[in-house]
Amino acid sequence: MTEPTAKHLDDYRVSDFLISDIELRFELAPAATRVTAISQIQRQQTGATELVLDGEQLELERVAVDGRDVAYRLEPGKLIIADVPERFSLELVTLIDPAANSSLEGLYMSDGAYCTQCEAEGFRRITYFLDRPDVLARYKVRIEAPKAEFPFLLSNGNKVDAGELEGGRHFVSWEDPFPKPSYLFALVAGDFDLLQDSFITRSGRNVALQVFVDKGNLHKAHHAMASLKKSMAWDESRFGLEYDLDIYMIVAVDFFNMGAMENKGLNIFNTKYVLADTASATDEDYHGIESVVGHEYFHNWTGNRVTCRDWFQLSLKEGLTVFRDQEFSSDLGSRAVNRIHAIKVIKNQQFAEDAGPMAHPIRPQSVIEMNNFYTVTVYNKGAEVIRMLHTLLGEAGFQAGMKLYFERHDGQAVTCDDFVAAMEDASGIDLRQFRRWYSQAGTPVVTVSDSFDNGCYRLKLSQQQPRIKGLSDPLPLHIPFDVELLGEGGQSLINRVLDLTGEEQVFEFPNLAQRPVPSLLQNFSAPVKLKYDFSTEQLVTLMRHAGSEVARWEASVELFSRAIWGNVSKLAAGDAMGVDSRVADALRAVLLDPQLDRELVAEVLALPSINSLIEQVETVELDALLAARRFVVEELASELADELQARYREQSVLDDAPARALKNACLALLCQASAEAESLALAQYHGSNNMTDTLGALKAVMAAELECAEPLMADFERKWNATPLVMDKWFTLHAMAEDDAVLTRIDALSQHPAFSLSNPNRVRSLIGSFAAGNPAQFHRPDGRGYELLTGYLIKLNSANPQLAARIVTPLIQFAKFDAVRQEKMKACLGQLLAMPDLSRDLFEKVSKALATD
Ligand code: B3K
Ligand code: ZN
Repeated sequence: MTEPTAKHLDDYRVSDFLISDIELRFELAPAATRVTAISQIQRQQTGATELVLDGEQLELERVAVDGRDVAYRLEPGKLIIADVPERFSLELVTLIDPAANSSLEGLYMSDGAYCTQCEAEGFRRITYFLDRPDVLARYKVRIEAPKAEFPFLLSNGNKVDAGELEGGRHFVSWEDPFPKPSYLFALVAGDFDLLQDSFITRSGRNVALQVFVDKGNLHKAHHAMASLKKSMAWDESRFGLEYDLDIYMIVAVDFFNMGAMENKGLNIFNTKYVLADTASATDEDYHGIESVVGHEYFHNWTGNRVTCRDWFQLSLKEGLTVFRDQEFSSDLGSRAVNRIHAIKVIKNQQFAEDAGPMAHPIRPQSVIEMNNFYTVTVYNKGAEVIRMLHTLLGEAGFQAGMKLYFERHDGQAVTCDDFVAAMEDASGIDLRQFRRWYSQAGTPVVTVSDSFDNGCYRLKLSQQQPRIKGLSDPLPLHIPFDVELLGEGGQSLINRVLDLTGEEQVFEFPNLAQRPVPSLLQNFSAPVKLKYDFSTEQLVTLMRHAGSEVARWEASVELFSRAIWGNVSKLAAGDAMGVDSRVADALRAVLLDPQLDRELVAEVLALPSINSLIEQVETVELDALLAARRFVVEELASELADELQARYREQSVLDDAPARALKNACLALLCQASAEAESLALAQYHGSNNMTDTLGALKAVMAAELECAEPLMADFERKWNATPLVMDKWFTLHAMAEDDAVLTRIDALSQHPAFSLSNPNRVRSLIGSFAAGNPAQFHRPDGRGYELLTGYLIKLNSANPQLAARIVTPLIQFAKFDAVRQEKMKACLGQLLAMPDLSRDLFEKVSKALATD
């Protein structure tokens, strides 16, 4: 194998040629779809004579320039035509095999329907093209297929023609008036149930809304449709952005590598983010659908109307669109709870990425396989960077920046710098230093110390930046640091955002009667690690009195984390474990506070996860950590059993999502405290009329390994074996069980009739969730957890490289573990690296991991 090479941001050159228009004709057939592409091409760089097009897995039938066959050259991944004129029409005919396409990139088949996925570089599997986001063309698409099997033939834009053909075939033609990059092209052909509705935009245009789902699922499409209408209204009211075509289509397919795709006017979705009814979907699923439908819709402006110049700029559209979908969820629901979810993604997953071999800035500087960079760093840290801009500029300044951004760049392919420049110019705020967030990788640490004398409280803040291999030396960042100071009785004295720009700065707060309690980095105002030596008293005060609910949750996480780490130290010293009574008291106060958002109380009751605890330290003694966390959970649960029972019963008679969240959090703890809670769980499972409660009961008994777990799991399987998305929950519950039999169970389940290695949702639910969500068994000291994952990666490597490279993540993040585990993880990675047909996707991650030594 020739080793894959990296592309670099600094090597960007404008394209030698541009394509203004393309006409595509698809004659669909499973094993041999003929694609005719006629492109209008003109030279952009004087002197360029050779046209180099991207293409993969294509069988080329014809190459004609201005109607005449011409000579050409094929190189791996390229079609090269020498001596082309200044302006010409290029006709290409290629044959492709969608039925054999298991990578789910380009044109492929999902349960008998044709569909496409072109981002990032999938269009080159459909025809030879300038497959880069800065080549924007107008698309006309004609699709032909047998009518009975494929009554719906869909593509981007507006339907302009349709008709019957010989032999039971028919055709439909589409025209998209908006020039777009090839990654936004989409085609779907199949037979679906169709939910229709419409939306009147604020300027009075009527937009047809269509959601296509597998036959028999129409009743599960209503929430997605409602979410779409809410998204359209919200983007108008909060951002002043209106939809621009006459039709908006969403198609749900079973086989999909990620959540969804924002193709212009024709979104393609994973069924997981469309289908829902209360019997089969949890409140969390409902929320996920709303936020992904919103996310893809918001891309219409941030991504489609203004797109990326090159793939290194991915965060331009993704960070911004995640920020927008987070704001959408927060405006519609609980702002505090949404913020907590976003913070957890950063602290549990993004910090781990930063600490591992794939650490990269939100604008990466070098990439081997672009699909590997759809990461929590680009997306979620990217959104935090946008959020910091919002904090620095305020809502009005931020919106002025957005307005200027669209005025300047509508219809263009631009860079992250262009975005920041618009924010800077519209607000007059100097963002020169702030721009470093785009080029520096790794998690900054902000260390805080304080002093109090003569009524003056001083906060000393210093920032430390990690050095990352391959990147230049880091410089101090502009960090908005949100602080609240509380008085003795918990009253708020000062609320302010400090600008930390230097390596070290002291901020003074004079004229205070007594030493305040500081609430630091409120609302997680920057994606950094905070180091401050909180006392238990301070944390207890913050948990009870901090002005923001997010700060109260943060204080609880800090308090519980300290209780757990304290016991890790006790174990190491051979001392008996214990929990300070103030910790239980503080938790009791939150549990019984009737004013608090119940979903937030549920978040507090969840206690910090193992993965989040691992991110708090440099190296981890996993066995001690698992034991200490288990001990603290059981202690707190039995200490608070009466109060948990009382709140459980009180919430049980209510019927809303916050009640279910709190009730299930109480139940999970109660089951940890004593087997007596089994009867509660059983009653809940059998009396439940919704998936949230059913799954809540099942999760609680599985986690506590109660006797009823097995029969309930069997019952669940009987009821739901025909509903794949629900079976995914069942696979995940099995994969997350911490008992020693989990490995053999996973192998047995991989043969289950509802399981299939070719469906990414199934693979993620069984294999992905084991590796990422079951640290106790994945990191078993004998290394068999790593071997299990490796076995599946070997099977997935060539079939679906994108998916394989996604679920390998926990295996490359070995740096914090002990030498024995590290050796075993590296041995597995070595086995992967030695594969003769290793994909670029896995090669990039595995080779980077093994190069860290
Ligand atoms: N833009 C797509 C993700 C494409 C992933 C390609 N590997 C979905 C989204 O972020 O909205
Ligand atoms: Zn996106």
